[in-house]
Amino acid sequence: MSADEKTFPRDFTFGVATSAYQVEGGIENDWAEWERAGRLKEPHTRCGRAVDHWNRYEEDYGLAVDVGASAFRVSLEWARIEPERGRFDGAALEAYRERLLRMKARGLRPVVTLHHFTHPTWFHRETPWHTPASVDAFRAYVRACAPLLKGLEALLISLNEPMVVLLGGYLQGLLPPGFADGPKTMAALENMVRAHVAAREELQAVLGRVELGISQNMLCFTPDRWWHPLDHAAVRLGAHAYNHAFHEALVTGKLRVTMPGLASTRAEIPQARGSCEFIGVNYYSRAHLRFLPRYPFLAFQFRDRLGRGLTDIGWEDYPEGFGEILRETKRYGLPVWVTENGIDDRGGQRRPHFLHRHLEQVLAARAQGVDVRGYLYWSLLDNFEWLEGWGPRFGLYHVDFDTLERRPTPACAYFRAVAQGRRLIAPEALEAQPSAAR
Ligand code: IFM
Repeated sequence: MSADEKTFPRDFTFGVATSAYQVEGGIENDWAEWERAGRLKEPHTRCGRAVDHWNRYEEDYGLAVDVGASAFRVSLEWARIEPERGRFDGAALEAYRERLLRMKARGLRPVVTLHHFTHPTWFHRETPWHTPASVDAFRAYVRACAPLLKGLEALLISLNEPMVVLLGGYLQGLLPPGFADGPKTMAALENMVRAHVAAREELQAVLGRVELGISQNMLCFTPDRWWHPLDHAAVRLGAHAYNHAFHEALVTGKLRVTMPGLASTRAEIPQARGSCEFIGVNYYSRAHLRFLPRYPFLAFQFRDRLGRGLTDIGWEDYPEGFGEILRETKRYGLPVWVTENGIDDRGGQRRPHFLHRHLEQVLAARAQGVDVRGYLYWSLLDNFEWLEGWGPRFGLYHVDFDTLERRPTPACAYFRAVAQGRRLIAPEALEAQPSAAR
């Protein structure tokens, strides 16, 4: 590695990421209903007060500043803002405005997601994503949010991981609204692309120039059997559908998905062409795909073929795939933001090494011409992990879920050293200078 490949430029952003439902607490939405219906892995689990970020936001901004972050990703909770269809809660809008202003005053650039998995309880009953009414519903919600973003110079994300919402909620039936229906999935996908365009129009009308994108969950897919041509075909089609179809639509205006027997679509959406300023990448792992001769035709596995040990949630720790994914984004010719990357490490000892090896990939990709502008670690704090509930721990800070006390994990000192020093160092180098570790 040359010196340049070890150095982050001054304008490279280090930040942290969260989402409203996972941290704020006290939210009534479709996920709260899903929990009461016993649909989580452990059917009695509730998100409830989450980690009380709604009340402890000042403390949490301080924790982010303390690890050298200069950006903080949050999401706005649609259910707080529009608890009944067409009724917008002024106090909730004010509260978000106040929080974002405080964030900025602390030197943290707001990164604001408008939709991070959750919906108001009326949404799936009245305007679900597979109906055109969803686009108008999202437009109205974003119109209400736009004024609170004025003057913040925020990085804006319309939709977080739309393919996860669609595959989990419309194709597999595991997430709200619980459909398992290929044509509905494709109709919902097209409407989500249109919803992004509608959001853009509303934001531009109030803010003028925007820096807007989506956050895409991107997996490094690989064939389960290297010798099987149908596993290779599954990887080609699956990777395009999962990793690229959405961004491709936002860049070219053409939506194309081909998943034979499962879900396919082709649509021209000219207004979507050129509708994002950056590519948002959420990277966690590599997945092995195997063709099956009967429905659902595809099997998906995390494997530990390199013997590194899976992470605690059972995902492969595969930084090389992060580099591959970043290089793949070059096709869009746009700046790239890593809007999430992180590890469920319940003991806290692996995370500094995870960070080191993943940041190494960011530097390598930059050296190869990928315009990566920032890296947001998922997550600042341990939090509520959807179907998995309270088991996983992705946080730079460990949270005691009884007392809600936040305590630094060893990764805090490492993240701070790299973010402040702008140089990639090995975790061992930090351990050798105990004064650097707080
Ligand atoms: O916790 C989630 C987040 O909400 C979306 N991206 C993946 C994270 C870890 O599973």
